[in-house]
Amino acid sequence: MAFETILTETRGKVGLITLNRPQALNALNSALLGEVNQALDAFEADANIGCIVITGSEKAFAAGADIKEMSELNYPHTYMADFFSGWEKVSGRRKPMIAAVAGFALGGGCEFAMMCDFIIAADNAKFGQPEIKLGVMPGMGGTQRLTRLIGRAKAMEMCLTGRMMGAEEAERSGLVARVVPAADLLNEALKTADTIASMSLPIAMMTKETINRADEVTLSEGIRFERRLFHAMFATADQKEGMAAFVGKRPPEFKNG
Ligand code: CO8
Repeated sequence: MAFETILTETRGKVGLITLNRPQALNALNSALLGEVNQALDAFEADANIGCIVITGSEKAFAAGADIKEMSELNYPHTYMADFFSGWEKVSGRRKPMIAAVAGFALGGGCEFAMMCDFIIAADNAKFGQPEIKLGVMPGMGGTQRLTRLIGRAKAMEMCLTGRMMGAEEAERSGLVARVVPAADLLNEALKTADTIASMSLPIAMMTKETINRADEVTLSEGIRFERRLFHAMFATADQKEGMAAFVGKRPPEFKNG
């Protein structure tokens, strides 16, 4: 599929989306949002794809929502069009999704990365929610997801001052899963995605869904949800295969069923 704002490719069982608006540091405009959702639709529909990686350039994952596009908007339009609600479709994806972040991940860029299941960061990554400097606040989930990931004190400080956080602090604070040298970022992310894609896809999807419940429900409800899906896994051939392979001292061959 030919896109104008992103590049897509398939690497084995991994779907790769590269944000590609270098002239605007991958600022997220409506066209890019539409294309990201189209690409994700295709990867989700492709039974061969077990994990998705989203990345940008070495200079910027994304420097935020497109300020030039937003500066023209008014309240009735943003409300009536439910401006940027398409990002909920991005965050609601069911297959595992990794953000591979180098350079700036600011505003909507940081929020996009946080919509993924986890972030692998290059050592030059810089995260921030600088919207307050533009007279607005995060609007793609940043106030909620950042607070859950790094806690209230740091989230308040980041959103109220607009300061950037480097990769090391981001890892220490729980915003990113791992920091790697910038030159290794894509390889490391693809390797991690490959590992995930080698598992049973339905089991990986149920695991993702269950971890995501932790943000929505009480501990006892979350544990009940986990146990019910755990029980359901015994109805899959992949559970039989995984355990038989362990007992037989051989690698499993999951069939996604
Ligand atoms: N939008 C549009 N264009 C951008 C953006 C952006 N967010 N960021 C950078 N650009 C453009 C610049 O305008 C510049 O274009 P040009 O060459 O035509 O002038 C080009 O990218 C290169 O940028 P710089 O020259 O500024 O590069 P520097 O290396 O000097 O600086 C920075 C890099 C620090 C990243 C700087 O570009 C910057 O501060 N960018 C803006 C960061 C920002 O404020 N992001 C938050 C945006 S608001 C947001 O994301 C809200 C999301 C919620 C929406 C919810 C809707 C419901």
